[in-house]
Amino acid sequence: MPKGALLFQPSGYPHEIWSNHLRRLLPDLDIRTAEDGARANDIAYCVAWKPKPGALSALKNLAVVFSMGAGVDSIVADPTYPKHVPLSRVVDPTLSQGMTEYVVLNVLYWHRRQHDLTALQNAKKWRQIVTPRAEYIRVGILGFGVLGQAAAFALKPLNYQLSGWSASPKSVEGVRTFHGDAGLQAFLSETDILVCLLPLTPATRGILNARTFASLPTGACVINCARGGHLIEDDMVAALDSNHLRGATLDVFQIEPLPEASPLWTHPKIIVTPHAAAVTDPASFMGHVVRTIQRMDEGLPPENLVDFARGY
Ligand code: NDP
Ligand code: OXD
Repeated sequence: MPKGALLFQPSGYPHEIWSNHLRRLLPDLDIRTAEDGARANDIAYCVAWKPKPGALSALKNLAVVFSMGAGVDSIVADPTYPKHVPLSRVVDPTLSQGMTEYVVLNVLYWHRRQHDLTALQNAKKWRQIVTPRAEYIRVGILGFGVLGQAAAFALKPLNYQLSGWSASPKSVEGVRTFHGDAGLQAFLSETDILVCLLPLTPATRGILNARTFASLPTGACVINCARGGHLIEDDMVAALDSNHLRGATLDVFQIEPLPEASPLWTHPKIIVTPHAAAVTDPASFMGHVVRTIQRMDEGLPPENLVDFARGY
């Protein structure tokens, strides 16, 4: 039996699609929304996406918070988050699949110079661009966790030279691994296409900056599908305008939705997508929520827990 009610706390998300899956899986569960019970003391479970600061600390009998995203930066950044309440994030094969598709698409896009080919088509110019085979292209993944490793696994059969950078040491067959601040320069200096899949924490905020770009070889491309807070936008524009970087794909931004006035929308070397690299699948996510509630009923801890000391 669930220990109490479940509150949906997603800001900017229609919750019906999500709650309908939950109702089907656990018909007895009392499901509330922010409008009809945010402060109730009988709320034991909360499903959250970018909750307003203070919203979770107001729930005095919470047993667990489920982040609707793999990234928990907006929740962890709330200084009032009640840290004794476990925070469970999304680790889901459907999310990994979505991110893998996005990374493979964009690695191939920049490697095969599709940006330049499209420009040639628009100008009605017939000109072959011959690109090196994948075995000569070095793809470096900043953030070599669940999503970074899934992307590497999919890129491997295409023969790219792969490397990954993480906080702790890793050993993954067919991938050169680097870790910590000491490993960053060597990692960057051997990366032609940089993919950012880091969590946003105080240590990684602003990591895509002028210094990082200068450490990449001339002509490198950058794909940021992690968080907008990783990127210093002006530094990227400067590195593209000076031709040090060849191109960039950006899925995430400091301000979302990206304001109409942002120069990123129209920059000739930037591809913009609307935080759509990988979207949590409602049915799969709710399966995880229900399994966790059942686990907790049996006295077992929730899975995929965030470590508040690390911030991810
Ligand atoms: P994981 O926690 O599984 O992986 C994070 C990786 O980053 C780990 O390898 C970790 O190292 C590394 N890392 C963290 N901090 C540092 C640091 N200071 N220095 C070096 N390495 C560091 O996260 P996921 O792979 O599941 O997700 C990554 C991010 O992707 C999410 O946080 C989210 O922001 C973003 N995301 C974006 C989506 C989109 O649609 N655009 C969709 C889903 C997620 P270690 O392994 O040693 O801990
Ligand atoms: C996530 C996201 O973190 O959608 O899952 O960005």
